Amino acid sequence: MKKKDKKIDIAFYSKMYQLMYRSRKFEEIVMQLWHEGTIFGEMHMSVGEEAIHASIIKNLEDGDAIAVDHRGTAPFFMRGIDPISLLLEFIGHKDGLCSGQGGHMHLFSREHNMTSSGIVGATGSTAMGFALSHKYKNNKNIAVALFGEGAINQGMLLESFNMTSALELPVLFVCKDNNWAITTQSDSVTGGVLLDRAQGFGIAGEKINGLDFQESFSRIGYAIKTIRKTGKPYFIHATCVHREGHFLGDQLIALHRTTGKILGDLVGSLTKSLFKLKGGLVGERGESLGHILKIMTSSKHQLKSSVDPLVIAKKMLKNQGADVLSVEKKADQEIDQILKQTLQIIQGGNQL
Ligand SMILES: Cc1ncc(C[n+]2csc(CCOP(=O)(O)OP(=O)(O)O)c2C)c(N)n1
Ligand SMILES: [Mg+2]
Repeated sequence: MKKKDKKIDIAFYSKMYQLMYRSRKFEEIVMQLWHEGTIFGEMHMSVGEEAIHASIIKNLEDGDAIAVDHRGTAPFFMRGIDPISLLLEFIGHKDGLCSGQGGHMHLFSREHNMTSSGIVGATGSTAMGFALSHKYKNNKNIAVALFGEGAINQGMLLESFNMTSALELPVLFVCKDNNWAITTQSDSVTGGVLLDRAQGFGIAGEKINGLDFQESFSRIGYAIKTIRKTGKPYFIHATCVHREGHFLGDQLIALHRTTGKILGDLVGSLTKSLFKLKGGLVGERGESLGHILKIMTSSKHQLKSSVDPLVIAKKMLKNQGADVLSVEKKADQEIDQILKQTLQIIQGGNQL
């Protein structure tokens, strides 16, 4: 153990790492099936959000509800929903979680009180409905709303801030902030400070580093305890990155992964265009080039291992002497089995 590292509960955090690692490996299967064409259409990954999801799941109790946005794979997997039924759902198979009708963006589990939606901002109202039902039943359960920072400019999310505060409903609002809403940099279209927005509705909150599993677990744990005690909503603003970009096939991420030369050529052509006599105003061309450079720098940053929550967690655990490799080996075997069994079912037919 390095001197500067504070002693932690290795057994507990190893379990948390196991959950995050299993989820990452499961998503890697999803990516593989998508690249092969077995899963088709848009596919948004939760890769890079694992510390946030594991922290929520590890702090929840039976009966608590979660409303998830378009990045539902990790939270549904971590909550313990049958992984084969998830893969079959993504493939459009009749034995999928929602009979193959929902796909990865519209998942539902009555047993686990979980929903997901591709409608940006809708999770606030859904969680509010869950929480209203908990309040009527007086059961001390809470509801979680997961959304990106792009959703925070949606009216319905702000309406749910207002109503949960006015009706005193037990909702944990978790904003996963990667500063991107598809190709828009969210800070360029968002006024003020997000925490101030929640506080303006009378909702307590705090900003956390969503890449750090210790900080996320402890602060989200505090938020959930506070909600159970007060019955009132709480807002967590968690920073994170999306290592696969907005969705699978995100071209900027792909460019960085393939070759720096293509990227160099792209910037080269754009720079050359600045000096062409014909075309738009030079100032406008310069502005576009600046925008593209900003996008490229940001997407390059997303791929660095220093912003990977799994790398951060693993490093910390290894410094504490935890046996991370055996955790990984066991998880690899489990995930291999899930893939094998899923492929056997698909090969047996029954696709929609
Ligand atoms: C109501 C609505 N408006 C627009 C869209 C299109 N859309 C899908 S994802 C997305 C960006 C969301 O950004 P953010 O909330 O930050 O989530 P992230 O993808 O970064 O996780 C948009 C605008 C949508 N699905 N629903
Ligand atoms: Mg975002």
